Amino acid sequence: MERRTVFSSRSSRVARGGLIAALALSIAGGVSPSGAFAADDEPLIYYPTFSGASKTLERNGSADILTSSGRLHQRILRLTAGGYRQVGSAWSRTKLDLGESFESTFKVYLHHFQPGADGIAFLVQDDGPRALGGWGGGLGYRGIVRSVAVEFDTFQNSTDPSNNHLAVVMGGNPDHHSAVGEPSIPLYGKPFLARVNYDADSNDLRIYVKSLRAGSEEELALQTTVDLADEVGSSSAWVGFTAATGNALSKQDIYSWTVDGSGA
Ligand SMILES: [Ca+2]
Repeated sequence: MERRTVFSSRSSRVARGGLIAALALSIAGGVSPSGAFAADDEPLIYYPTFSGASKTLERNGSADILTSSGRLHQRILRLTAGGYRQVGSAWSRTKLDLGESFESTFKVYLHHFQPGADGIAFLVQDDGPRALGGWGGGLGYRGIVRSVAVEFDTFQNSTDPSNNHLAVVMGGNPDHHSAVGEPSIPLYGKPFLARVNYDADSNDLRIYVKSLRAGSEEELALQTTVDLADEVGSSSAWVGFTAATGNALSKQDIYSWTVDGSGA
């Protein structure tokens, strides 16, 4: 695959330059470059906007790539368009190695109606590129059995703590939360940035959120321990998003998406 070629040619270049780099680093005071993803690595998945994404992103149900009409005039991924009982999903054709650490960031805007529903989920799953789950409180992932979901839920169902929560959910069952977090920022009505960080050695999973308002600080909204490969039942996973509406609805948009990690 093209990206892997890029990776390995970079690696060998790094290896050739290793001695000089090591010398330079020791002079610089021993700063270790051995993070899971060094700064010069290409992201595995990279959509600064969704321009051109129709070739590389599998879309199901109501998910569509279109030009936003707001102030930020750009190509976006719209998971639900504001109709009743809509379900959408989008998966990168580049699969992710769950045996390695990764980090994903994405910009989200859930908006347009009051009250808004139902929210979106970031998933790693091994059901395939056509995976699409149930509507409403199912958030588009209910029934995607071989999955771990991080949901951003804007509508309080009977098993939910509030209409503004995050949860980690195993096995496509949104009625059971493995871990829950309630951020201080609103998930609905204002755009926000999310960052999902997974450490494959410690199985530490952290989800951060940050308002896009000037001066806002990122907050740790949820932290838990989960062996993603074990829960999904595979070391390689499809990665992407689901969303749904029910009898309450919203437009649910992703403006940008990056995954730093290893391909599978
Ligand atoms: Ca809900």
